[in-house]
Amino acid sequence: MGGKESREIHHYHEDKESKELARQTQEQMKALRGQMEQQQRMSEENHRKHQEALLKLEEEKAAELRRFEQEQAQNQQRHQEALRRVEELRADEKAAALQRLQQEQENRKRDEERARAESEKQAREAEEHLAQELQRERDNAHKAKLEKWQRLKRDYPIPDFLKNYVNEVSENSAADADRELHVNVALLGDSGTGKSSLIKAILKHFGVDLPADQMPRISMEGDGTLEPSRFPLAILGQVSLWDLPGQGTAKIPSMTYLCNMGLKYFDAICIVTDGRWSEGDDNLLVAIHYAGIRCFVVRSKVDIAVDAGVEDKGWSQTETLSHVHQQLQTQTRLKSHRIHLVTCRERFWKDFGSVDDFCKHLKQEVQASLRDEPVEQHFDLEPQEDVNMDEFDDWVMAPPGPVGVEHPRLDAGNSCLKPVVKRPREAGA
Ligand SMILES: Nc1nc2c(ncn2[C@@H]2O[C@H](COP(=O)(O)OP(=O)(O)OP(=O)(O)O)[C@@H](O)[C@H]2O)c(=O)[nH]1
Ligand SMILES: [Mg+2]
Repeated sequence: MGGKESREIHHYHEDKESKELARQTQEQMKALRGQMEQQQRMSEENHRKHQEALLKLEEEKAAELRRFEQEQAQNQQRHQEALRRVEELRADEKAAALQRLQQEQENRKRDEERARAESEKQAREAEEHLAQELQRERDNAHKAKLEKWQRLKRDYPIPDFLKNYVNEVSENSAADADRELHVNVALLGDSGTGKSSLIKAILKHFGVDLPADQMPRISMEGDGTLEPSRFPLAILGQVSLWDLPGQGTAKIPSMTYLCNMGLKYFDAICIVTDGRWSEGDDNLLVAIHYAGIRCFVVRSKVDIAVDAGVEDKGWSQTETLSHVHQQLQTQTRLKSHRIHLVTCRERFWKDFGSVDDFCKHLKQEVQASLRDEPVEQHFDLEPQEDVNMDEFDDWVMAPPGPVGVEHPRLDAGNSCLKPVVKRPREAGA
């Protein structure tokens, strides 16, 4: 055995060892690879498991979310349902309340209609009753008026000049109420006091323009008005101004004046005095008052009074006019506004005596007469209570007896408030 063989043996052993080592290394490598693959597999397995777990979790989450959403949807649905039910309930309640309200309203309306119908019925009945009462009252009043009228006509014939102008009371009350009324205003007073002149001024005031020959006749030296003359004064309808002849002349004696002039048939009377308040004036005033006729007094010719005041007393115009007014008020006892101081001389009107106020008063009296208003108390003092008005009225207005037979007179003096009570009228008188 040489070195070559030992080297060979040595190589052989080395080779065997290295082969063994390589085999071992390979085995180790293989085992390592197996381990690594194992680990890789395990890691993959873990990863897969993890992924699966994640997926499962995701799915569970998604399922949970779905469930949650489902629940929410259900809840919402339930909520909506509950709301709907509440709404329905409310709507039902509302409908029921509305129905109740409507029912109540209908009931109330029905009750109101019933009450209204009832009250209308009652009002109708009351109206009918009132109308019947009024008609009855009207009929009674008309009956009384007719009787009074017939008695008046029987006892005091209407003077011829007045016949077409007095308000005849007709038998039929409706026709009577419908007819156009006449209003007659008379101007009375002593002869020459200025009645015709005053009428002329009144006509002018109201714009009535007549031809000269149809104007009131102004008297000159005693040739005054002898016949009653009528002057239509269209201020409100059928108004007539009557220019009556003055009393106290031989042709027109005071005693028969009242009756002849048909005093009772006038609606308003104006007594014209030119300063001397005569017994005739006083008689007229009392008679007019007790006949219940509207009346005023005109003091005419105040221009002469003013002149006399200056000349005789040294009074101013105002002093004289005030004195004249006061004097006449004392004499007549009339309320102040029923006395008018006028002059027919137009040139004085800018200072005093214009007929304007009198015309205004006249118009008011005409209106009051057309409205059938009661005649107001004319005097400042009440008449005596123990005076029997009917009797007084009777004798003041009685037709005069034959000449020489005592005619009923008023009390002596100028008092228009103290009529003497008449002795009873003889039968048939
Ligand atoms: N100064 C003055 N004179 C007047 C006034 N009014 C009338 N007169 C005059 O008095 C006179 C009589 O006037 P009338 O109007 O005719 O009197 P009367 O009352 O109608 O007379 P009889 O119809 O006769 O009753 C006439 O001369 C008029 O000029 C007046 O205001 N002043
Ligand atoms: Mg005259």
